[in-house]
Amino acid sequence: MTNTTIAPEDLQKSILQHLEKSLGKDTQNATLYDWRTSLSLALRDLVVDPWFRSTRKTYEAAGKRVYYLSMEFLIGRLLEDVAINLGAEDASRKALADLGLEYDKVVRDEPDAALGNGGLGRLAACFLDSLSTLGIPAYGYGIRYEHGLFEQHFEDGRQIEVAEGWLAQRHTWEFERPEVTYRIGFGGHVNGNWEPAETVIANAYDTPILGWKGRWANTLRLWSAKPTVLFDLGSFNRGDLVGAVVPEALARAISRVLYPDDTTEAGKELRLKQEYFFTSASLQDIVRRFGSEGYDIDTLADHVAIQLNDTHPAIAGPELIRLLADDHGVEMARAIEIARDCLAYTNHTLLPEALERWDLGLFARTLPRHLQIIETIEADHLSRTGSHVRIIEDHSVKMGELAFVMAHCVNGVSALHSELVKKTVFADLNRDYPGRIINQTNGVTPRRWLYNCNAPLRELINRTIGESWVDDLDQLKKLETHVSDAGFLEDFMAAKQANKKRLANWLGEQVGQTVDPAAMFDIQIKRIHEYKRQFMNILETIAHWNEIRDNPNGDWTPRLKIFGGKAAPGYFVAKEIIHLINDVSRVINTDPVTRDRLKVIYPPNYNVSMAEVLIPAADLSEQISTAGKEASGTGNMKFALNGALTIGTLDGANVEIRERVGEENFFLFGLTAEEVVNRRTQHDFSRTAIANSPHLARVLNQIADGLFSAGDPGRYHGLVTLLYEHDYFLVTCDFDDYHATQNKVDTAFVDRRRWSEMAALNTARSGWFSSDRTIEGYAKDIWNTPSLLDKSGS
Ligand code: F58
Repeated sequence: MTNTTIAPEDLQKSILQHLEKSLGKDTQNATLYDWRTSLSLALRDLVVDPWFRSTRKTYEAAGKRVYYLSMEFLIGRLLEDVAINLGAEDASRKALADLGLEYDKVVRDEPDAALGNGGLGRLAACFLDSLSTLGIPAYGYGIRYEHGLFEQHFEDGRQIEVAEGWLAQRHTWEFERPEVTYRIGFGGHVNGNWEPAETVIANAYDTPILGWKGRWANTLRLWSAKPTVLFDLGSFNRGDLVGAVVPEALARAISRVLYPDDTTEAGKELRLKQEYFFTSASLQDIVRRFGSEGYDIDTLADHVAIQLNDTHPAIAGPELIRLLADDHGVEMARAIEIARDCLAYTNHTLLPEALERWDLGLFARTLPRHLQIIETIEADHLSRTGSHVRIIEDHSVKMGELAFVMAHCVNGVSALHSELVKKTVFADLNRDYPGRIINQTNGVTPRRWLYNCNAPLRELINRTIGESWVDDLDQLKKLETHVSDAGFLEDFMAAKQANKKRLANWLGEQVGQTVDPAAMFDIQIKRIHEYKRQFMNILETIAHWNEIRDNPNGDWTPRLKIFGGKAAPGYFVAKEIIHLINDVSRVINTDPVTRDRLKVIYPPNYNVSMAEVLIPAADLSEQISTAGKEASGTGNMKFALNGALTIGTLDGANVEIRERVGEENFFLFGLTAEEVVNRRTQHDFSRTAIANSPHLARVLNQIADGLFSAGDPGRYHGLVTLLYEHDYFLVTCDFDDYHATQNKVDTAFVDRRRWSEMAALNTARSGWFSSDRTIEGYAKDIWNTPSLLDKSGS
């Protein structure tokens, strides 16, 4: 069985039926929302069949399921995704066109499901797509946040956060499961049994996740928090109207909002409760499903592979042990063994401030039984290994150590990162458990990040090598032989140009800016963070602006610099950087001397859907983090796949991208991870670097003099001082090399033939960065879960 092909007439019939019967509207009164919802429901009907079929096959196979536990799933829109996987894109276009509607407009009406902060959450979404495409039985488990990642607005160039409301409209793709509920306890005492002081209900909502060609569908099960008692009628009748709703509000608070903090310690108690809430509900569900199949609890690990997406679900270790020992009577030592055989843990960061630790007092108050179990886990670990690494230390519970000890496998997300995990954060545990740490380099789904977002390039590739690359991305290699063909290169650049025009139009609509599609589109999109060094990018932009002004008749390559990204609301320095970029953009964009050669645009509220418009249009991808700090990056892969060249450091997966696309097709600069560590030990390294760089010194003086903050000259003294005194991320040390490399990029861009070869080779050689390859790696090295698709692909 391949594509669920549907005739446009049949689809149209179904759309009209849903409009009338599911939405209670007629064609005269239907809004864009009504049409979009009707189309979604019509397509959703077609997903149910493969979904049921996959579930039946999974039960029949009696094999192992993967459970991907993640606090975040940064999905974006689903409508287009479902349409292409069903092979129903053309039918949808036609069905709508005959109703006088434009498919692209309908698709764009869908709000992004932004249940994540950045790379970690987006990776989870790509993994769901690949698990379904590969036909590996799997569930994604997470939280159904009422409010996803905040909306970013700019007011006078400053970031303002506004609550996001994707669930204000009906979420068409999900099925509520009122019968699937679990009780989640908090606090209380342990007197033999754990008696929680407080209980909330976790209620399941299922979204089918369809794979390529509709061959397989898995489930994303998200938990919503509900009160045990819906309404306190007693208080209400006594006239206490507010008191009557307090218990409900407290319970619902648990799934109310995604934590936007991807830097330091997030909000304390609520975050801990969120983590336990979704982990416990998921594990109860897993154990219940396992039990329903009639297996002996001792064989749990033969049927269950649980992947922890970072430490946020690390409470899974003690929780699974609790369920096995306290509820199923498994002996404690055996329960630890079984849990470990089920669990594996992915680390996504080396930044010490992002490693989760819970205050012991808070932990004991919230999860007293789990604290006892963690003490047992720790004692077991210490006695077996003779290790000196403790899980409970300095009055806190260390979730990284807990996840590590309770996992049979720990992985990093790029080759460099995995080596650094072994040498730094988990050096001692790596000695205690040799071989436990492995690497699984990240990947991205080619369905969303090429097929869907880049129609011009998709069509060219299909014409050139056929369509088999969509679920076998290595096939892109076949493009290499065409790179010597001038006609192919022209077509390749024409596709890029079409995407640039689309972006130019989009920018016109969204931010009211006119841009020249012939200019080099230079893009940095990602969370705003000191280590990602948007700061260095904007400083270099100013240096470039100075150069043009110094020599206005020079032969400058026109550039459009685009920034996109949000800062954690409490991350002061990141917000200052946003303000600076916006201030600089205002000054540069209104400078008549440079206006035709340099523009800086920062569209607000970067999200998955915006990335889908930006990435295909990029000429240059900025991957400029301080070496050793970016675990992998996945945006870097999306850009290369779409034929952008990278300017980047030897960090994260940049290293592997450069190896694969060829060093001559990559603009490398900057200190290596090792050099970074050494440089920090040198006395006054940043002052020395600034003193040796006239370009940088000039830029810093301009900022400090208030050139970009007229009326408030002191605005950026803090930022500038930071570079002189605590340049932890070595912006000053890498600046000159970055600047020189940007000049090389300018020169290279002018040689259109050579540039087009380099760009096409980036696409042709990026096949390895498919998340299908990544998931195959996890399935083979960690989960031991075969595909249940027939060889014929059905
Ligand atoms: C990201 N981490 C890494 N964390 O920074 C990136 O290099 C990597 O490619 C990606 O994971 C996928 O492996 C990341 O996005 C978060 O957003 C966390 C959110 C919750 C608090 C801690 C950070």
